[in-house]
Amino acid sequence: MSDLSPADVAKRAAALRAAEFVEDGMRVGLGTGSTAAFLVRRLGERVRDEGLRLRCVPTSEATARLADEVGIEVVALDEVGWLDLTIDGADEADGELSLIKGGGGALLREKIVACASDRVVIIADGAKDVAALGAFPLPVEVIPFGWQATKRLIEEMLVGLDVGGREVVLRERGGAPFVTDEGNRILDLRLQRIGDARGLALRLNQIPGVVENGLFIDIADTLVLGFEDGRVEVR
Ligand code: ABF
Repeated sequence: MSDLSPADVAKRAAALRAAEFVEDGMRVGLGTGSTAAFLVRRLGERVRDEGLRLRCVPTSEATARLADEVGIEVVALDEVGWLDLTIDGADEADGELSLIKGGGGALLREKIVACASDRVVIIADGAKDVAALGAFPLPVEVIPFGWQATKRLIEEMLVGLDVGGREVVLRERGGAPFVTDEGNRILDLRLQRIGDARGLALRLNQIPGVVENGLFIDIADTLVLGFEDGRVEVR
């Protein structure tokens, strides 16, 4: 009997199905988060049992450590230049495969890695499948220098937009500002509803101090959803 929680059964089901997309010799981007961790472990098994030869680029230090632990060859993106496939998690996905990512704080490397891939497969439990993006706070990575001014510019920009809420919060961990793998900070935008995700993504990246935002538009090719009964749906 499995001792996984129902949510983990769903995440694992999606990850195992997506692991089947990986073929010998591929250069693979490895996502971050608990769903991606199931994928990395499964690929480690395939490397060990099937002799699969992979060169993998992790999207975070945490994923790099896990990949190394399970025997996957980890390389830098610049060593391989481009990737055949990236498999990563998400916080929300809508019907057009637009995503909110970055709840784990790794959105910058995740976006760079995804955009340097021929194919991007998103793995998630069914609860992440939403009619419209925005209930999950939108993460925005900003450089530490002048972050309060950057926050104010974001708040002012939000005033004219079709969103449900406008609160911008500096992410903290253990009472201190959360620091990304790149040494930056995360501002979480509590928008509740995003009327125009594409427009918002463009506007955010025009603000000085913003490094990247967690809206992934026209980046994902395939969504693999797992459910608590072990079912999987591929879109
Ligand atoms: C990464 O991890 C993120 O972009 C997303 O924020 C998060 C999803 O985590 P989990 O799989 O643990 O829900 O994929």
